[in-house]
Amino acid sequence: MKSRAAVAFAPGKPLEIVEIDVAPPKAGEVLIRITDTGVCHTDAFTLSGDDPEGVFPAVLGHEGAGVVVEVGEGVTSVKPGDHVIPLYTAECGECLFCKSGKTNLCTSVRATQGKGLMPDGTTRFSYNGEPIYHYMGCSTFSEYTVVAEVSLAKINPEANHEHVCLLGCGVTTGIGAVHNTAKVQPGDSVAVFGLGGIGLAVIQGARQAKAGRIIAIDTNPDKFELARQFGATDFVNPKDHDKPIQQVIVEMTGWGVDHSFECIGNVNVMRAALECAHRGWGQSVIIGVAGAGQEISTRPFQLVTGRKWMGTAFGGVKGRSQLPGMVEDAMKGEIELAPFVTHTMPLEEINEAFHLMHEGKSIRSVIKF
Ligand code: NAD
Ligand code: AHE
Ligand code: ZN
Repeated sequence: MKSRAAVAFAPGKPLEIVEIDVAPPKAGEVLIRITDTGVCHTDAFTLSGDDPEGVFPAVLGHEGAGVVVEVGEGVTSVKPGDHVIPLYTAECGECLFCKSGKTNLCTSVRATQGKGLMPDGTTRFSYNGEPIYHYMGCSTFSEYTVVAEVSLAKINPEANHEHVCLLGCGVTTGIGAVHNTAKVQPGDSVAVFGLGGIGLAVIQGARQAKAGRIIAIDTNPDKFELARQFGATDFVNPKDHDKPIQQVIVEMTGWGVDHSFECIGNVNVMRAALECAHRGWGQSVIIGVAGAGQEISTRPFQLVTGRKWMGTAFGGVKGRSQLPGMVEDAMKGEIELAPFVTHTMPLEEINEAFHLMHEGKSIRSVIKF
């Protein structure tokens, strides 16, 4: 079938809106009509060429919601008409990782996913007879996309896709990082570096966890008002200080914070986030994605003296078993999604969504098909 899609033909180039060909779903696969998709910084990261797994040409996008159109042979968990959120972290329930009960990092389709391919090693997308690659197992920047059955969460059909698409990545990642990774407790102090969709979701999660002080840090002060609305109590712009930001946070708190979260993808800030964690027990969660060749560093003394360095993917959330419940929570107002959607636009204007992100003018732009 034909599908309108925004194709990344080459790194560093704007997406091109073209009509691609989408082949039918094979065994264990599902064809979906995407209704809404957010644009996450990770899409911009891959488009920039910094992603070691970036392959081109590709249909990017991984924060979407849609409706099942057709299922391949053997698919039993969804049927045409079901409302779904594609998952970049699959959940097969059978691999070593799923069975461990210790992680959400299912490996069932991860190897082919990282190469831009479906689990059988081929692609369902083409343009002028040439293959187009998939992205993160989702490719939500196409009106029609094919994903593995294990990469789909079935959700309440009454849910507002313009909002719940954000549970496909940003909001789930931030909230999940607080509850599943850091396990923030009532009264704990929290520092959040970077106040985009991810950092604001961390703040929302911290407020749910009844954290005490929530320190919001960003070089763009325009982000502070929304952070305040989500529950931040203190606001720090590193540009207002002539000393390292970790020192500023330690001086504000005495010994540092119980939990810090890096939501930018900057390895220098990752170090600062670790080093502002409390001596003896403070922990720092890396959420941001850093480019090829980038490495983190700190004095080992920081760890010897009790700080813990951690990371999280999709907030530790198991998509098929936990995301439907998060959609219900959003429908009850227990997870706030509307304030994240600062812009909506048709697919034809998707490059403007990237522009707004780079200018620091949006939190989430949602593309409506
Ligand atoms: P975003 O661009 O919307 O927000 C980033 C924020 O960081 C902006 O407000 C920006 O002003 C701020 N910032 C930039 N440099 C700064 C600095 N030196 N000090 C303080 N603030 C600074 O991005 P986003 O969509 O919220 O994504 C954030 C990061 O999280 C990205 O790296 C993305 O790839 C990553 N991410 C990871 C996961 C995961 O599962 N681990 C999931 C989603 C996104
Ligand atoms: N392709 C990158 C890795 C990018 C990365 O870490 N992605 C996060 C999700 S970002 C969502 O916006 C993630 O889930 N990582 C775990 C995984 O399995 O990809 C690289 O560096 O190769
Ligand atoms: Zn994302």
